[in-house]
Amino acid sequence: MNLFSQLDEELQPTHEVLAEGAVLMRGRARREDGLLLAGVEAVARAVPFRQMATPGGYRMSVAMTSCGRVGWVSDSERNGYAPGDPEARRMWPGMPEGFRELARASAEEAGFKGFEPDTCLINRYQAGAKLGLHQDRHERDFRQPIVSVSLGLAAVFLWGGFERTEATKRILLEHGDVLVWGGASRLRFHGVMPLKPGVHERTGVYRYNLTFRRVG
Ligand code: MD3
Ligand code: FE
Repeated sequence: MNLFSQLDEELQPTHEVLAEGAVLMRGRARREDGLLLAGVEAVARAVPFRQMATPGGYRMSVAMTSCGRVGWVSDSERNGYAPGDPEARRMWPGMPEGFRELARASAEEAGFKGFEPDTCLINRYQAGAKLGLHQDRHERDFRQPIVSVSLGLAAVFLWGGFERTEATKRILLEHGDVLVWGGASRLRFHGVMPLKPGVHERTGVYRYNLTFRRVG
């Protein structure tokens, strides 16, 4: 092993197995952050971020938009995947350059070969925004993983078990971190603690989270 390959090894992002099917890749998306944030901006120009209502009658503190074949829609009547945003009266834009490939490659590195996402949900957090414990179970095939990419301000992520009442673990998710959730971990309960106020050099007062999914 020469000096360069040794350095190369040390620069590899750490791939940490949190549980069966759950792999944390710290910093995995950091070198692509410019491309990803440009993509987020382009998507938001087409369909702006908005805080959707929930079927329970609340307004989410997290603002959302989506890209791809379908995206997430929630209002007081229903929630689920739809081909466009009814409020913006627009179809979701296609996935920006680099999105699909990052998701595919990250999934493969975590052991999920052949992942082809058909949507990317984009969550935007500002100070105080949070996401309550939930499962992601609106997708058809739970054998397909979800790939999550965090950008900007750090947040405390909560990951639980398979029932809402089970104890949760806390993980700090920072700029560029990629998490892959599949296999036995696909239906774990998870959430995000209220974002602490701050300013990030790349995203300002925001945290963004991209989740790549195969819905249909
Ligand atoms: C664990 N987003 O959009 S990403 C969501 O940071 C969502 O915005 C959070 O939960 C965020 O639905 C967390 C990490 C994540 C995503 C999907 C999962 C963790 C998961 C699915 C199953 C288990
Ligand atoms: Fe989720």
